[in-house]
Amino acid sequence: MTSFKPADPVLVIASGNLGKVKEFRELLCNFQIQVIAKPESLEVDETGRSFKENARLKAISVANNTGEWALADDSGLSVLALSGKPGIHSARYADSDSERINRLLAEMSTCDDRRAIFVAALCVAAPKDQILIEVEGLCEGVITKAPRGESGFGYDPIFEVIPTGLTYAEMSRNQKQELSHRANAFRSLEPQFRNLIANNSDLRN
Ligand code: ITT
Repeated sequence: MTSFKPADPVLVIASGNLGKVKEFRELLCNFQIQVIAKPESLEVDETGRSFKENARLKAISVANNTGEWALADDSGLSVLALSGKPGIHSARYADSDSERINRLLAEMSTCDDRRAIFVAALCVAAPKDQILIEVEGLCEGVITKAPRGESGFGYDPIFEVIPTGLTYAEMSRNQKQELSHRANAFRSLEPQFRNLIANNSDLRN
């Protein structure tokens, strides 16, 4: 992992989800930047109508409030048999990861078609409402009948990536970081982010 110096540019991860923050720290480990978590007290209302709109709201709010560049992720599961639900409401579906999983399994108890897509919209913003990068990534899979695996967070134990036969929670960290919706989104973001850093050694401008 790259060790950073105090002079390195700062990127704030605009998320209160520790699972996401951990994955971003790993994905960003080859960049010579200081990756920091957003202040806990800074909550953003997710009033958007799409993953993209919500990622934008979170990135702009955190960039404006901290005075630093911010990277936000809005993500969720779209289940075909549930007409795309829970979608952008994936976090609000229930109060805890295990209750969210139980609710989804209960709603799908009679569904033979288990196909689902995990979506991640990422946005990098700078202070004063500047959107710098917006990308989206997907991962296709199926919702299992019961949770499997211990790793990761959120819906990981019930999302199986078809060709692997494994849920996200059964994968090694490296495997999830290769295949996931967030990894696919990050692959699109990476070259643009590299260019931005090369042209802005102080990310606040
Ligand atoms: P922030 O908005 O603060 O980033 P959040 O958890 O509220 O945190 P979202 O609004 O994007 O994030 O909701 C996404 C939901 O989908 C939430 O319940 C996550 O735990 C879940 N989720 C997102 N990515 C996931 C992943 O890689 N594996 C499992 N669950 C994931």
